[in-house]
Amino acid sequence: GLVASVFGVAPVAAAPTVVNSTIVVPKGTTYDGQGKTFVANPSTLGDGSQAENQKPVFRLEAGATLKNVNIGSPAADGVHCYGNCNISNVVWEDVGEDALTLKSAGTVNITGGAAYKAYDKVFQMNAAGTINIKNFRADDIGKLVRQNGGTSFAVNMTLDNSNISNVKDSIMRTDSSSSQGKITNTRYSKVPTLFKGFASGKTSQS
Ligand code: ADA
Ligand code: CA
Ligand code: CA
Ligand code: CA
Repeated sequence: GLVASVFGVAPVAAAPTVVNSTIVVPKGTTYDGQGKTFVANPSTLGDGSQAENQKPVFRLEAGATLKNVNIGSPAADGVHCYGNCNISNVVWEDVGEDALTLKSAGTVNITGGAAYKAYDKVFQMNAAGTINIKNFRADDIGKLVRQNGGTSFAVNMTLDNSNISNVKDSIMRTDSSSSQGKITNTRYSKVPTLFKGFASGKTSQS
């Protein structure tokens, strides 16, 4: 900044914002983080380990948008979407228990952004609907999209124009014979399996 420049000191990044209680983005509104970094208070939201039932840093009500946000460490349970949500230019620097969960039926649109260091899952689909991911980067993850284990509702998953590397399990995984996966125009490195658990004819890649 100006003051740092005048005094000849290297500029330092702003300290992250510590989130003590979940930030709620009301129905139909937009939260623009303007590139700031947010971290969970581990004693109120969760430490970002693989323990279940941690709280999210952001909770989006139906039709809400989250944009220009960096989520640092610890990330607790990331972002929860209750119905349709739009996620634009959101970076998870070190995914916590998981990065984002669809909690009630809807469409999740992820555009731009990235997720790094997910011990297991990045996007967790606990309700029926669609997840569209485009222009995304993921590295050092277990799975990119996981429909909640043992569920039979339909989830439509798409991934376009993205770059995915160092995956332990798969890009998309379901236990539902009605779910679908589609991957287009995407670069991979060290990805053992693209799709796991889908019925035949329910996946495509080009
Ligand atoms: C696991 C767990 C589910 C749910 C999910 C999540 O899959 O078995 O009950 O908690 O994680 O949403 O993180
Ligand atoms: Ca979990
Ligand atoms: Ca992590
Ligand atoms: Ca979770």
